[in-house]
Amino acid sequence: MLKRIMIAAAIGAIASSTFAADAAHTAANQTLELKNGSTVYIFPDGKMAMEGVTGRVERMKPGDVMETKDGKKIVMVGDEVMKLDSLKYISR
Ligand SMILES: [Cu+2]
Repeated sequence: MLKRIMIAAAIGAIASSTFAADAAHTAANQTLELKNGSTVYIFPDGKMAMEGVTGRVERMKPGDVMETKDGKKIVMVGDEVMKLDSLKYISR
């Protein structure tokens, strides 16, 4: 019985983490991987939010230059910390 509950909990954890990625990714037009392992979410209005390597939303200064994994330079537009944070939160 306990084993069955633990399996159900494990499946639930996998399902919710998959969904968590989906809500933020669905809201964003595009995501970019940075050289340092961070992920930038670009929303339809052109504003961005950044997720660090640990999966936490990180503050950025609009206008800061970031380098993507493939060596392109992009400029931070906006800093949608609360938006990305709530998207990640509602899908938890
Ligand atoms: Cu950034």
